Amino acid sequence: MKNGRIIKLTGGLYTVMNETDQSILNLKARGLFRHTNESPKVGDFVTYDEDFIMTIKERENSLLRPPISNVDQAILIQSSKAPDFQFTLLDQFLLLIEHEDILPVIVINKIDLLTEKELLELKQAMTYYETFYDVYYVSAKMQIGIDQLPDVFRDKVSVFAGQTGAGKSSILNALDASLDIKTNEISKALGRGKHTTRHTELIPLFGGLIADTPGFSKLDFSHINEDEVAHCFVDFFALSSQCKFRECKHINEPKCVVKEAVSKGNILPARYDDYLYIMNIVKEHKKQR
Ligand SMILES: Nc1nc2c(ncn2[C@@H]2O[C@H](COP(=O)(O)OP(=O)(O)OP(=O)(O)O)[C@@H](O)[C@H]2O)c(=O)[nH]1
Ligand SMILES: [Mg+2]
Ligand SMILES: [Zn+2]
Repeated sequence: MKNGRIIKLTGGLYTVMNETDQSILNLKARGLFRHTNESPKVGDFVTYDEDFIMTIKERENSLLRPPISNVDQAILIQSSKAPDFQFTLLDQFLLLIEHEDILPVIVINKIDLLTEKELLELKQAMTYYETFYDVYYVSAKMQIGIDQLPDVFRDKVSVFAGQTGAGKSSILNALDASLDIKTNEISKALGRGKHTTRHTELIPLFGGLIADTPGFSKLDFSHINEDEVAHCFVDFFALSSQCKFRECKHINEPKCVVKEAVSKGNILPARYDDYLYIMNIVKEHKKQR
């Protein structure tokens, strides 16, 4: 039996890279695996023989969407324009990543489409997030700020996540032109669907691996409960030990430090609105169960 890592999944075939000699094999999986009750996914460490993936080693972490496991960090890529920057989407992504105990890094792309004034305003609005996350401003098209990224990715396993069209594949191309990954316009010309990148693939770069992933337009919170939402808003969680109630959800409870911080302007009101919005979605899910 050999040891390796799944680096790609296309059309039911897994591409496995051998742990010792980096040789590549395309293999099938033996149905569902008892251990995880799931099929293997990109990022999994596996044992395999000539034809099949035999076992999946225990995962350190695992994301539902994009489907990947064992990553060190998730790079949330959002465009500043086309599609427009959305704080709500940012808060939703951050929650999903935090829920899996993965470190989020924020990359804002397409800054070439903003006027100087608009860029300044966006940076201003983002200063709140910069107190607890790293934020980078780039333009894949104009090669602005791209030179900061290799140090972010060095020796780490990173997954790119973000809305379709945000420029995930374009940033990879900007980092290494030889990758020549397909981006939006080309596939439009071919008349293919909305999402340009069709599969998740780990690409060796800067001593680590980076996963390009298909973008998605709808986020899923069905696996998350209300307590988890409260814990995964890290800025709220940091304050929550001072709330009167131990399991305070920061909604209707009296003497809630989070609500106080919102009214004092120490927490962004819009972020609190996003929190309430997600809490509502999660509550509705619970009712339907
Ligand atoms: N103006 C401008 N356009 C960009 C920039 N980066 C990417 N684009 C354009 O945005 C479109 C989408 O880019 P992609 O890299 O395909 O986006 P993606 O996030 O990989 O999309 P999916 O694979 O569908 O998830 C393309 O037409 C790119 O040329 C940028 O920095 N500035
Ligand atoms: Mg893409
Ligand atoms: Zn509270």
